[in-house]
Amino acid sequence: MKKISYLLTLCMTLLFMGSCSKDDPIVEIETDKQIIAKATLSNDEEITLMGDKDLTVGYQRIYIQLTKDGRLQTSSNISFSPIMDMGTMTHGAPSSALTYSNQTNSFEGYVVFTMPSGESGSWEMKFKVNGEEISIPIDVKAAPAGNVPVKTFTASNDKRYVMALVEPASPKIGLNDLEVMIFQRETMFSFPEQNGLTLDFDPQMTSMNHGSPNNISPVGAGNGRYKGKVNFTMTGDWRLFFDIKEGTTELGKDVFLDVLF
Ligand SMILES: [Cu+2]
Repeated sequence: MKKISYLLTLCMTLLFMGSCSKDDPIVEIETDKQIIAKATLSNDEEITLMGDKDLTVGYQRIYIQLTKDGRLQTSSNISFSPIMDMGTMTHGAPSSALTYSNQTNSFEGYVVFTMPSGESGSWEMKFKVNGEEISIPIDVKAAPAGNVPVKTFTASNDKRYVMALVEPASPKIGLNDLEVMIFQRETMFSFPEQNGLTLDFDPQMTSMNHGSPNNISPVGAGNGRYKGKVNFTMTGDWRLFFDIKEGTTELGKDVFLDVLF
């Protein structure tokens, strides 16, 4: 709020002096987003990468603000790709295009990090802003112990797929929204979203050897997303099993993601 009133004062002063129009967007950083990294482009434009929390293995939403002279740039042409340098090889990760959101005053998108930063390699976000490329090193933490939010599997057709848990992001006892995304790993840098698959879903609490009733297998919702319901009847270690089919072809059997809460 302080920042906004400061900018308003500044803008009104400048307006009085005739160099500021009321249409100039002001900077309003969302307080509930966490700043991950900042960098400066050659034209002095600032790029700020934000997340809901620290970047972690699995599905992560990202938010990018571009500012110049303290003003939001909302119509820039911006894209990005996540790249992991593992020494002997580099690879990407499933990710989306960026679209501007008036809700968060930022360009929004997602990444599915498939492995953490560490001895095996380091991650960077390669941005392209109005034609200029800039790489920002980032730290990707491991998923919390007991959680497996992303899985790569080889199908019977020898194609490689990536499955990621989107929801529940904050699991609770009872019926939770369940959302997963599925990608084909076409190359190490190309992960198209997969639509038209059929998922059969069954959650099991492995340590106590029981499942739960009233689950709903996720059905396609477009853009590689599948939505259903998962019933966690108690806290603990849940293993979410999926049988994945494309028509009559079984792509994966008992592919699982783990949730511990
Ligand atoms: Cu890697």
